[in-house]
Amino acid sequence: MAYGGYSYLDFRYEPDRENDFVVLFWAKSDASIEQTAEAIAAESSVGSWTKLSTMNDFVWKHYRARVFWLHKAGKNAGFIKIAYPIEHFDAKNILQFQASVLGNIFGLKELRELYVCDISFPKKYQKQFSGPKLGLPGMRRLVGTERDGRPHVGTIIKPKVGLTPKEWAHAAYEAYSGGLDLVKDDENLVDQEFCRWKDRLHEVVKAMENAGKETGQNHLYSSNITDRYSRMVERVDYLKACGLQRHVVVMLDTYVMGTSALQEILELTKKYGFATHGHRAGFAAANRGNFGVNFQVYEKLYRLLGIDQMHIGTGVGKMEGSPVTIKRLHDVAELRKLPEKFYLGALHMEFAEHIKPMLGIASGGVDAGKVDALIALHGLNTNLQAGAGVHGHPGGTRKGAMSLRQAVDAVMHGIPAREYAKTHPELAQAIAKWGYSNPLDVENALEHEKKNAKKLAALVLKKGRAAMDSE
Ligand code: CAP
Ligand code: MG
Repeated sequence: MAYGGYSYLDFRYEPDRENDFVVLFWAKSDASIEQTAEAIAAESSVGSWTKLSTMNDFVWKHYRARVFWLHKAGKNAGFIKIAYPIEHFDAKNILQFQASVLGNIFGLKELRELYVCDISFPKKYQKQFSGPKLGLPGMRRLVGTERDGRPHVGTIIKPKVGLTPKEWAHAAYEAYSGGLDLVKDDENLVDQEFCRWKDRLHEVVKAMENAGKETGQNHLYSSNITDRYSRMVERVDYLKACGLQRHVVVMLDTYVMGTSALQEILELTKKYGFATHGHRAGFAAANRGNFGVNFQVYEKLYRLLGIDQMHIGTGVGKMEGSPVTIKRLHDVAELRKLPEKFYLGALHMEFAEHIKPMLGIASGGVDAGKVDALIALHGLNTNLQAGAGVHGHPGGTRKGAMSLRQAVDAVMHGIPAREYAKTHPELAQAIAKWGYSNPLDVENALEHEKKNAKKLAALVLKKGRAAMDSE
């Protein structure tokens, strides 16, 4: 078996965790899975479709990819693990990495499916990154929850776009006064005519100062600066000139802005001492179909680059992702050692010691009645966010905010939300309108995963990617 005259299969090879990148692929093709593995390894490393007069032993030995594991699952389909030596990559250039491993291979015409399940980044590669400057502990310091360790609660002002700065800031004030820590822009609101970025910023700062006098706490505003690079720099400079480090979190649509701009902006926010909020709008365009990249790959890069708090889905709300899948994303945000979980397409990886955890954000279709279930999945280290689940409350924004905060307070008192609702009418109204999600369903799903890990892995190996617990 060979591709372009060379064979990349090396089943005796054992990857070196300090120096090798390991990538887990799922592929389905018109060719045999062995042939497909050869093609992927060649096209993503040193080879091409035919033998090269310029190939030499040194290149072959030091820079080629190695297919060290392959498992057939169905006709012309299967899982493939490929190791890439660190020397293959431009050590300080993520884009070169993306162009190699997440690049041309997706266009090979014999492929019917190609999905990058996970990538394990070696320790040596991680040395170039400084990770989050604040991360989970820093976000807790900003909000003042280091001691009690309660979940943070926030809202996205809705409607997504269209409100004037004053209308927007009024909703923010209601949300803060109702007990929320954070208010944020939606992913598609930046600097439109009807709500200029600076005008909104100053109105919200006033609103949060006024609310702070009532609540006695430090509130936060995640301000969406996503734009072409030069405009983002102008905005970060402006925030610095205003000295808003304790109140404004720099929000970035991480996926659509691209890795390069993200890396540069994070350098700046770290230098100036701003926390950052990562929104992943758009990632699903390359995550849900037959060709794609699992979000955990980007999430790992975002953590290495230094996002402080990051959207990771809910497991129980309106966006895709089963509880088990989202729990893995929570682990990627928070843990240092990530266990291999084959049934989720997840590889073993260790973050370097200096890379702090991020705070995971559970957002998308959230309301107070889902808080118990969300905590069962995400634990207390989470930022729970509800947009429509606050502004769609029958009593309006303030009461919606109160309902969400009450649900979190109930958790901290160890009282189920439905019980707490008996003495908290705002929470009761939210549950009456949207229902109650039973945390037992989440607990059972997580328990099932723990108890049946081997069986689940065997099932995925037999049936392929379609058997993965994903939606
Ligand atoms: C949530 C949200 C967030 C999603 C993104 C929205 O609003 O503002 O952008 O959470 O998804 O626009 O849908 P609601 P994810 O609370 O009104 O649903 O966190 O999965 O990336
Ligand atoms: Mg949104």
